[in-house]
Amino acid sequence: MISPEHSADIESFHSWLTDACSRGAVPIITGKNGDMDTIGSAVALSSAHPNLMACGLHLGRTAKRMVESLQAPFRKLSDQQTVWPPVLGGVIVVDAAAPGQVGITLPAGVPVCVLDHHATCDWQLGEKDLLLQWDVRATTQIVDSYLTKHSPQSRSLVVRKMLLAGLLTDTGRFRHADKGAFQTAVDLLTGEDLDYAAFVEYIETDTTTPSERGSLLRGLERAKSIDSGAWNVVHTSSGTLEGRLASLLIGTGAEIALVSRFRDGETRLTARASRHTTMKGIHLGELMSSVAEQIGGEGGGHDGAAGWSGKTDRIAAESSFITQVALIKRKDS
Ligand SMILES: [Mn+2]
Repeated sequence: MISPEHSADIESFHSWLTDACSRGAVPIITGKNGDMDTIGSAVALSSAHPNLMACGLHLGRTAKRMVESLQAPFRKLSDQQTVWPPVLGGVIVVDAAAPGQVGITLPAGVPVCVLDHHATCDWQLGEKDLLLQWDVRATTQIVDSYLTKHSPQSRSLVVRKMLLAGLLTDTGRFRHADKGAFQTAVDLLTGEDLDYAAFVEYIETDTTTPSERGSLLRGLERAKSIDSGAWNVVHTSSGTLEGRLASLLIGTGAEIALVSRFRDGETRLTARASRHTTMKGIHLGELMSSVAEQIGGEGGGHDGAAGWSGKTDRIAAESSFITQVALIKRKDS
């Protein structure tokens, strides 16, 4: 079921992990967006060895609810003063395509291992470091492959729920899934006590506050549809829930949705594209990398979902993205 390259990766990861855990504590650090995939990956992987510890800057909404309701072990870190255990054997980073996506400075002088599934990668790794960058729909798929092979006893109900939740959210409730994603889902559902329908219902329980609903609606009101080269782009700005807003814009039939936000001296771009659009040649992750090359900052992601952040002002960042889109030729059907 698992490819030879992935098998080799799993073995390299196992020996990296075994060495690291024999030397000391190994924090598993999550991406700063705190989405369900990054948190689920970290929490699940931390069950494989007592020296592992899931931690990160932020828990997103779904992840927070899951961690609280399942009482899953996760330590919140501060970006001001991170206190690491005195003896570290290494550091694992899950679901982050670049150091900037972690939001904290990694401890110096220890081996780093990155587990990721983004199309872009800005990590500069040394000899003792390891990168597993798989073309899968969620990082939790990498973690489940590892646990299945080397720590099957860790795949408790809580762990499988964390992994499935990451897969469920990163695939947009399986709308962007592929064969491998469904296979992981079947693997995770195999075993007792996991009622899929009830689980989805729990994940979907909407917790949008009236003020967030207000900002989503204002974001929709401000949205502008433009043509950039061969592509339709609908763009707007919002102070919160940019990903959700971008998905709503795709729901209106936009080919590419772009939501920008400026806060505390930092601009953030969030983009989404329909499957139809990515099949015609748009790769948002690569576009966001080009934006970073053009105006600085950090950008990358997947073909249909990507982001950029940097110090450039909002309008200049938006224009840079829109200009990059115009350069992409539309593939004939
Ligand atoms: Mn992910």
